[in-house]
Amino acid sequence: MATKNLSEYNTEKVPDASNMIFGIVVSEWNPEITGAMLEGCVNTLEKHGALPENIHVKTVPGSFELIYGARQMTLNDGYDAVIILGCVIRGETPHFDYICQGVTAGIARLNATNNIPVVYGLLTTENMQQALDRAGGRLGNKGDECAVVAIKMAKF
Ligand code: DLZ
Repeated sequence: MATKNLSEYNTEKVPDASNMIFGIVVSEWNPEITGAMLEGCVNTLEKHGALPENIHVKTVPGSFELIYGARQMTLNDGYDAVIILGCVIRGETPHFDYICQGVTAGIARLNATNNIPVVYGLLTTENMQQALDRAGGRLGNKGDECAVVAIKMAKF
């Protein structure tokens, strides 16, 4: 597990986002985590100039549906970058591995085949505490990191 603070970055290296349009797809599973990630993501996009009306948020039932949601958004040429936000916590079922592998492969494929970057904001943790640590807790917020990556990739 990374110990880097996800909210720490060099602001001077982040381009101006005032002319950029972002799509965000958020999973409803573990909503206290994905809600905090979304809040961090939107705040950081706006901190770098993105206009609230240029940040479009859609929800999907679970992380596996993030692939479909991101795909639908990338079909819309209007986006400069799409961000997926989800959280999968390892349980007693094999779902964890299947879901994580599926989402990772799906998002990788979108990045390899489309013209719009899709930023991978999927927390994959052993337990709830590790997720809380990365959703505004002691290790920062994965949503902040995704916002910065999205701005940089939109500029790429
Ligand atoms: C089924 C499932 C399980 C067991 N765990 C999670 C999870 O921790 N995080 C998450 O985002 N989604 C989970 N899901 C739901 C799946 O992502 C998906 O929504 C369902 O399998 C239906 O396709």
